[in-house]
Amino acid sequence: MRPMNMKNAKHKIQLLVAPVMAATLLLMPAAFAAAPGISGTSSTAGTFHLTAQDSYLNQPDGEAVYSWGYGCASGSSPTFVPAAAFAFPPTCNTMQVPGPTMVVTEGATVTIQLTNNLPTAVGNTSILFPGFQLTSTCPNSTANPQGLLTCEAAPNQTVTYTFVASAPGTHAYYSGTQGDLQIEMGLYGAIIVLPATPPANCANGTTKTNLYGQLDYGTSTGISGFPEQDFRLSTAAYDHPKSCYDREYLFQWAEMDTRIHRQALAQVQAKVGCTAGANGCSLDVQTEPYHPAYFLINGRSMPDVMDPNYASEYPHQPYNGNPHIHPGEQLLIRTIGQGRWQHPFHEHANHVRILARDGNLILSPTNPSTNLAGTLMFNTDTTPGESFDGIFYFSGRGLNWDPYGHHPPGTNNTLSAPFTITSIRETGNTVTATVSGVLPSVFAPNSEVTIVGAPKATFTITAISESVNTVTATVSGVFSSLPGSSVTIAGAPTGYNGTFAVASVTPGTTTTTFTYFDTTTGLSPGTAGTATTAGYNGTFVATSVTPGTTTTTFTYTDATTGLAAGTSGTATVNLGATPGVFPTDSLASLSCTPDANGYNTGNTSALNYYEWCQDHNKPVQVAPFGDVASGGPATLPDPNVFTNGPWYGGSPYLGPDASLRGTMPTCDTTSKATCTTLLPSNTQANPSNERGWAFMWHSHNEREITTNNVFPGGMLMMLLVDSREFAIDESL
Ligand SMILES: [Cu+2]
Repeated sequence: MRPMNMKNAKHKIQLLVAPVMAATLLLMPAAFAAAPGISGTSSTAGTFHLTAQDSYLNQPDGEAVYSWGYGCASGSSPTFVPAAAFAFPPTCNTMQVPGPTMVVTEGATVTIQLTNNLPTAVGNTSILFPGFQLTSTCPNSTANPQGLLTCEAAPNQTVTYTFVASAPGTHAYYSGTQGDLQIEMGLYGAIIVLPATPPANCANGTTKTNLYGQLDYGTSTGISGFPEQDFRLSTAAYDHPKSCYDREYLFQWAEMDTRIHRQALAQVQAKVGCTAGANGCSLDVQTEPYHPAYFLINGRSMPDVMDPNYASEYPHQPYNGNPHIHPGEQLLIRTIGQGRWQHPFHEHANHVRILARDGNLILSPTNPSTNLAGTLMFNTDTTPGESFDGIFYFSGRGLNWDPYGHHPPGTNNTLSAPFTITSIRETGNTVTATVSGVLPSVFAPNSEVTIVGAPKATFTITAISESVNTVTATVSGVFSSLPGSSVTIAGAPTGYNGTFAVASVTPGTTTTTFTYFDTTTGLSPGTAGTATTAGYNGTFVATSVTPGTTTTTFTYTDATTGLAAGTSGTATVNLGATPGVFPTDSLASLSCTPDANGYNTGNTSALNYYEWCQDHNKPVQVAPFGDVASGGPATLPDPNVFTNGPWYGGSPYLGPDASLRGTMPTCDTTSKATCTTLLPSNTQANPSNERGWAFMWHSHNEREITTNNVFPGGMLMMLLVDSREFAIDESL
């Protein structure tokens, strides 16, 4: 994957989950998707100035494959859609594969000028617009001869096509000239027609969608990116109230046989300077037998396809494929089979409801105004020349465990109100804290108390170094922060600084060594800087409690020494927990009230909006994993199988604190927050700052999930389901 993504990946790194492919270890970048395109020139919507040219396409094995593609004519100043801001500025090269996605509105007159800038020996070219009735006629001149299927542009000539975008939907366009060669070489693209009047319910009222994008979870989570940008081209795919959607992604599937491309290149080079139409100024490329080596989604092979839209290293392959959704969202899949072969597109995590084929909405025969009749499909084949639109969602329904939290109901979810700390200090490993107010009478030795906002501890770094993505730092002073807790590095050599999750801690007698994972490589060792750890903060067990008339003083033991006295923070007492059994987990107390379909839809701002309530609070597994108390349906992999770092496992839970709920470090004798005694089978395979679900979306033909026979590659991408606590930024 490309290093440039990794800085952005900090909150967004995603994982393969065990149900996907336990043996497939892939590093996932933070490149999201959308269905970007152009809506016309800046002066006229629906008018497009295209070229057909040759260039080279990048492949992840390093190959640059000679290809032909449509692009935007120089100086045509296209208008890019959607209007949302992209991380990489939108571009429309003079040659790209697929060609520019043309986005128009139902009823609009569409005018496309195509200039043939292919090498002269290629001869004529053209575009077919299947599903639309051309209103333009062919001059049938030397410049624009009538071809077998449509009007063509001779070399260096321009042809104009006009039609009315009569109905909404996703459509293909591709060369109508010598299709076995020209389409293979890359001359294809997509036209998206948006409904003229999207149904009102998609933008208003009770079925209004894209709620996530409009809600500001940043306020509650502290994670930036909210409200999310809206990357939709419309609010509905069709003029039908059942076609609303939250996110849309366009996938164009095609394959390449490089033997054909090499022949074309050799012949084009041999005939440079030939006269158009003259004897011998043509190609004779053998397009059979057909043995494709590259299998492409949107012109890219995996893993390139998951890099950002418009990423600068793919100047001729601007569109990516990397869908992300929140649970419950309606994902509009726009798919076109652009190659010669049919590809079995399989969307893991749920079936796909087919909305339409070739832009034809599939309506209920008995109640067409309110009901659709598309089938629910496990595998959505991409048929050459055919498009389909489908709706996909993932709610976690039927997992048989609760993806949001797994504490049994009624335990560990009764907390006191926070009490203000007026004094906190440490002697050796004993902390003494005083709070304003008399704590509840149940607060006693062995109760859990959670300290937040108290002073942190800053240690001096005496050594810091990096091995690939693992940083090892040694500091003066002793602490025993738990894996997963945060440490902030400042003042160290450039590259080391930032806030990270501790991966391991080795306390010595006067120093502490700890490790964390970062996304940079090649950092030099250093000896400067500070490391700030949680300090007094965390969840502890009270060892003594002394109530006063207006204050309460209590003590607890921690592993850190050298903390300065302070007067800030709050203390919250866990009133319901059995000491030593359950860590505090705020998500464990989320309520789930089923609607008529069993989903939690009453509160649209709840983090577990659209959770399927039948599984609410069902644990994953009884033992020896995690902190669950009774039997569960799933067994998670042993962490020892994840030998390549923390991004290769999966989480059975959604959300940034899923590690607290699913993967526990060993409990020590003094602090028991986020720990388990059930070692060694606790799984710490994911980074602590995100837990999501990742599912393969891929060709079910195993040959096609390779790049030149090397796996993984080819027609493979990942669907990422993110908790609502994570902002989805499709601009990346
Ligand atoms: Cu599959």
